[in-house]
Amino acid sequence: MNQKNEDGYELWLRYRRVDNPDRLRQYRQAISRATVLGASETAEIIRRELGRALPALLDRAVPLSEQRPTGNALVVGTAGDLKPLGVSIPQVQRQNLGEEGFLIRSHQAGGDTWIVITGNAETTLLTGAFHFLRLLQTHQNIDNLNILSRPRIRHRLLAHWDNLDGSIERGYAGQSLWQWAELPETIDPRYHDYARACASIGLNGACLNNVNAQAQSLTTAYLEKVAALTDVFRPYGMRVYLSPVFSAPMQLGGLPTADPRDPAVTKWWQKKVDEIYRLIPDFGGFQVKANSEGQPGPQDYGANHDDGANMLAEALAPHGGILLWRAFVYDVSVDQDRAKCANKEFEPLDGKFRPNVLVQAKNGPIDFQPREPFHPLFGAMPQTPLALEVQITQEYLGQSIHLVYLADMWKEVLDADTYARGPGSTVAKIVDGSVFGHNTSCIVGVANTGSDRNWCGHHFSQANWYVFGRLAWDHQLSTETITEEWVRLTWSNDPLVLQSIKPMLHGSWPACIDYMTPLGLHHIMQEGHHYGPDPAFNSAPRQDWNCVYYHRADREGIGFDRSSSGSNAVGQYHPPLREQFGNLTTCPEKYLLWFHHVPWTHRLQSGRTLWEEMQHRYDEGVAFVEKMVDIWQGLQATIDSQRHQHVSQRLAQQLENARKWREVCLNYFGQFVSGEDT
Ligand code: BDP
Repeated sequence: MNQKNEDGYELWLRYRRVDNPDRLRQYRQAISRATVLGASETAEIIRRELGRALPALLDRAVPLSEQRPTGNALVVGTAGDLKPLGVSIPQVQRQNLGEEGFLIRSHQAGGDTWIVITGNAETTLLTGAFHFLRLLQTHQNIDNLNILSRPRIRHRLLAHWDNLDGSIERGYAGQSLWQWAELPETIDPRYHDYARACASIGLNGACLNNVNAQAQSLTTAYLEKVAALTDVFRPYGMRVYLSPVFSAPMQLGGLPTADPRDPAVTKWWQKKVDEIYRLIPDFGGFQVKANSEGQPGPQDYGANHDDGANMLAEALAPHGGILLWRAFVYDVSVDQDRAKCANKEFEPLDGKFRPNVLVQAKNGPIDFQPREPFHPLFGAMPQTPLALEVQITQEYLGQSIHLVYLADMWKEVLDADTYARGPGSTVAKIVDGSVFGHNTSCIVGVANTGSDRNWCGHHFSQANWYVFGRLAWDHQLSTETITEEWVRLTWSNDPLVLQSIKPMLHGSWPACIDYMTPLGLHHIMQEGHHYGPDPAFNSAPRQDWNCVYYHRADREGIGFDRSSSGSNAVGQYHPPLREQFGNLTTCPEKYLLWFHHVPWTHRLQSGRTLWEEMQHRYDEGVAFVEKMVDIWQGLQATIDSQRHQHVSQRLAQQLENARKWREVCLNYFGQFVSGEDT
């Protein structure tokens, strides 16, 4: 059967008639009408969402009101609003819900059954309503519901690397969504759709501008534009953050310095922050890139990261704002091994930051590579809350051309045990604050959204936005659960579609590692755009921007010796990891060339030599892309042709690229390998 064409704009919020007859019957019986209590903008948004979703899913009219319903019904309201209707939420449960949790519960109202969605604030009702709709969209049983869900991480942000001229640094889905020239007067309806999509997966914040920031974003004219966007986002529970440039007091304030210890500088920031909060009373805070890749920062004045961070944090604190200070720094004078720089700079500062500062580290110690071991800063600063930054936009993973699903990558990082306080001190538990007892927490995903009609360039890149939100809400969800949801929501509940797409998704990241950078290789992509392979590259202005710096291939072998006899980056991990990573025979093979310079003749677990294994991995990576092409072909009759063709074209390009990676890398590395080595 040919499906109606779709352009992907609806994302996972596609409301189609439930095509499972038993479920449809159940849903129709359970929801004869719906009541949304409350008069706020958020209540109005919930009404709109239910008004759009329920008739479409149930394929019949579902009357909506603000009154006590008769018959089986869906009832949405805060605990306070529900009371007059005879629904009481026990105090302990209300406490358990916290500020952001929601409860979905079946409730006997005389002879009728209501499904009640409640929480302590109206924006949580919206999250709950989206959760409930997801149950219907994915054909779940809704008898005897009792779901209490609350986020494990407090601040769940998308970071947009959007420039004020509409371009996006590392954006692969068109221009920025923010129409700065038209704001604040003109509100693009897409802003609502953006906030709605974020709210549906539990995100609660967006940093609007690039970390490589321009001072102009802090001018009054721009702040008014930001305020207009915030007004749109607020009822969806989304707060707004900005990336300020550290030199703003000079550029905007005309001061001779941006030294954080200078009282005039401190005062300038205080006044600026006060101005921001006058315009945006619920402003989230700042995300700062300082003394990194040419960005100005406190070290320009002989001050340090804590001086800079604390000065800004003090300005934000009275208003309840947070300060995200990025640890993405790699000054060569700090260490010759780039992987070690962040820890060397930040560990000594532990305990020196104000309470509203979070130090933000990328998932790995280098830079969003296809695979990295977790960043050793997690577990190294017990007195400082650490925010985790991952990259949703696939800068180094085929951008919006390659189908690469990042759920398992992020899960691997979140589940990685740092051993900081003994076994079980996972990155996730450090980030959510539970290991060291911090009461603030944050996760940041560099956004992959843009002005393309399908938001993310590739229909499958939408999955990465989706899974980021779901894991940010609950890092203990299994990726299989989230994958299943996304496929059902975005494509179909048809078992053939599910059985076909799920293995494509879960196999895509390991395949990408294999055809790009197997066995712990990293940073061997083309300079500048970071798209194709270029392992021979050796002419960058800095050693650590060269590919040869990272793979170190020679006649003996390949890989970066970070063991105790090399750069000793392994020493930044807690025992037993430092011993495990540091020893060639116990180092997990996925990190082998990350931590060791390994002879070509070294035998791996497979029995193959290193060189044979490399060839094997590149072949496997390519073979998986061939398999994805076939699987996708098999779905031609089941998926609408517009989306099917779009994905087919991208898969064909991905296959060509994967073959190119294999050819270039094996040709290049092969020249170091002599006949006897193989
Ligand atoms: C690198 C990107 C660069 C970013 C930088 C960062 O290539 O565009 O500015 O990360 O995170 O991966 O600051």
